[in-house]
Amino acid sequence: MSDNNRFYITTAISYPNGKPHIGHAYELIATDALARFQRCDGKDVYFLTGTDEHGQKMLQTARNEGIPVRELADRNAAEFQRMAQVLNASNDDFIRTSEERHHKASQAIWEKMVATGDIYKDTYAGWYSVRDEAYYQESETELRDDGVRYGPQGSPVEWVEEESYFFRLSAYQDRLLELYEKQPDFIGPSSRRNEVMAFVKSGLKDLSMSRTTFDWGIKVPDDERHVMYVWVDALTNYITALGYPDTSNALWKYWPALHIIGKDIIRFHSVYWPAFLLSAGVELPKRIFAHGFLFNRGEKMSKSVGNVVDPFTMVDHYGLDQVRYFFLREVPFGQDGNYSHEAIVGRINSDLANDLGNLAQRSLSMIAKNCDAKVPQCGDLTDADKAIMTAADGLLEKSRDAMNRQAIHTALADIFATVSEANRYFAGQEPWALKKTDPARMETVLYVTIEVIRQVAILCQPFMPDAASKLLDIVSVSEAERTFDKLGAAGRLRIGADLPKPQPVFPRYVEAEQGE
Ligand code: ME8
Repeated sequence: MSDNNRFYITTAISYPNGKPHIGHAYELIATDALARFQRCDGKDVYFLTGTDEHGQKMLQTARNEGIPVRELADRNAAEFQRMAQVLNASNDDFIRTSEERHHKASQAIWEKMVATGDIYKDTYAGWYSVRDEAYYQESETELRDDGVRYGPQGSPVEWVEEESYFFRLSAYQDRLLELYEKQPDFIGPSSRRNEVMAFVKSGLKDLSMSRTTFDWGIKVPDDERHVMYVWVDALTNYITALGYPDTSNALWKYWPALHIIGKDIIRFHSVYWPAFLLSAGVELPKRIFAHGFLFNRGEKMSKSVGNVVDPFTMVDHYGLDQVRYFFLREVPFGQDGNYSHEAIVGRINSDLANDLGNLAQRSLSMIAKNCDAKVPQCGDLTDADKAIMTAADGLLEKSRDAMNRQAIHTALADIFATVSEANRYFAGQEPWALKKTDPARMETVLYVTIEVIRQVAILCQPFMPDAASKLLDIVSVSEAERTFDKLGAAGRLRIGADLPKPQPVFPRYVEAEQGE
């Protein structure tokens, strides 16, 4: 398989210092949709997610709970793995940074950076945020009226002074700027690219790379008093999973990656990570795309703030594909987004139950009754038939273009615009009236309608895998005919093929009675 047919995609790895929250679920769902899309489109995909288990934040939480940190990591990593299953994520691997393979990879990349001459020992004195696991310049912090100093993301910072290994980040300033200039799509969306470029232009200081005041981390080679700064180890997960440092192993072919992350960690991914890789002589990632933050009716949620919405409860309540669809369609990927009960119910009932679900149910029920439960005959196409077929046939190109830019919401908007158009077509053609006046024409209208549904369902697979699969079952599309190369004329429904009894795919959300 040629190189450009491979597609490696990763989520950030989450801190298992608490249970997964909806922000984690959102990132995994979106990355899963991007991965599934490429698979359906014939790419050789590798998709990685996992947990980031070291560092002071984990240690502090474990102390607060009075349990060993490994127990905290094990317990919550299991919850993140369960979330991946519950969300129907199609990840090929789940990495935990406490694994042996990862210790080896992190020590190997460290040794490469040492060999390049980019790591030296000195003393660090400066501000550190445990919540962000980040060092900040004093100019980035602010002393507030409560007497506490805060970092740029609003988390408290503490003064740290200790012996530390440093990375010569300052030496990479020009090379990084050149990278952003030469490869304008290295960072997306462009607002984030501007932010990163401004940060790098303002001057890079060398980065503290190790800690001596705790030991929950990966040991620095040849100096066991030090553990690596958690971000050095965290970022390396992306290559550990492909077998680094053994670049001759079978998975290494997937590198470089598309990294999907949240906007709060763009600096680590687009400044530190490429600098480490340049130093270690590893090819740079293809692209880093930062999504926005989710707000519950406008309010920020996070574990540290203690305002968490449980993704398991949400999926139980609304249904998995309903939740996946809502977030992917509602929130422009790359921007912040809001969610609320009303907004979720609105999408479920209007887009899924009314538009797509009803169209499938109405057309297929008519076929079951009037066409002997077989794919109807298709006569000469009128302009109206051709218009809706052309719209459906054009969806692959549009959604491929959108998904290649991580514009997930745009792909779904295009697909569902065609669903709306198909509803107008169906209503306008009045097949129920044609039944008496022109049954052959009725069959053509029904054929065209379910052919559009076939294509919509194939394209919906990355976003709503189970629901799309049910839709494909009821239009009798076999497993082998569900890939994108069967879109358009290549996979048209076969006239006369048996259709199963239509089952409703998208139930309406009905509010529970008060007090229930
Ligand atoms: O940052 N809305 O872990 P994490 C959307 N371990 N996304 C959110 C979010 C929200 N409310 N809250 C968090 C870490 N995220 C590091 C990453 S990668 C080598 C190491 C996103 O558990 C966040 O932006 O704090 C990040 O991409 C992911 O969830 C994990 O966050």
